[in-house]
Amino acid sequence: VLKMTPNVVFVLGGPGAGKGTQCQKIVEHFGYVHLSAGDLLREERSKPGSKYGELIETYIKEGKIVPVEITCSLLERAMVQSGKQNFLIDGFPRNQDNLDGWNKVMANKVNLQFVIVFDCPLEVCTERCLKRGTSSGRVDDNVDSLRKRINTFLSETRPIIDYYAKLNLVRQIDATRPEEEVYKDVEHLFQAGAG
Ligand code: UP5
Ligand code: MG
Repeated sequence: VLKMTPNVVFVLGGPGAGKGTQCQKIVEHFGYVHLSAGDLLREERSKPGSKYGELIETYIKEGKIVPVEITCSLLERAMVQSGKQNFLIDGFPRNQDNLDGWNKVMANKVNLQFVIVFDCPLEVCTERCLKRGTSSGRVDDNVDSLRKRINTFLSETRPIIDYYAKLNLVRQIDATRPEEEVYKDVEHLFQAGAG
């Protein structure tokens, strides 16, 4: 069970926009716990005897979004186990199913501070992931999966960003620039304690 009301920042943006990279820097400077939904799913997939291993593998390769019951319970478990108070939730919620599941189970247990959106042209995103794919070992860092990940981002995740924008929770950051420059804007956000 979560004791005090945790603070949550959602981190969204296209595949390879730099969510994980920037989250690491936020962890170093502001002491948040970084929970990447994708990393949690990959970890669950690799557990021997995992009920969901095959399902997760297929969804990730196809760039489809895993049913929220699985992702949300992994996130909640990681939050509780950390014993910490401030969380960056990276790569979630990315579709209506994710949003509904989160709103039903978690939204009233946390304080959502804001939603960072890393803006990056999809060609740049693709290039970054393909480059990483030469050494990442990720099953989805290839041209075929990337096309699907991008379609999913456009058709399913964009509407979620719009939803949070209407609630005035979106903080948009230009992620095309070098890492350190992007981070300067990120840092300002956290210094301002927006939300
Ligand atoms: N890089 C980073 N910043 C750079 C910069 N400013 N300039 C130049 N290069 C930069 O960065 C990607 C690459 O770019 C790295 O090589 C980095 O060095 C370089 P990274 O920080 O890893 O970007 P990130 O946005 O985290 O990219 P990632 O590939 O992790 O994004 P995705 O959203 O595609 O992947 P995720 O792991 O979140 O999800 C994978 C899959 O899991 C999804 O497609 C889906 O199938 C599944 N999933 C769900 O089903 N549900 C969920 O809730 C979450 C995931
Ligand atoms: Mg990532």
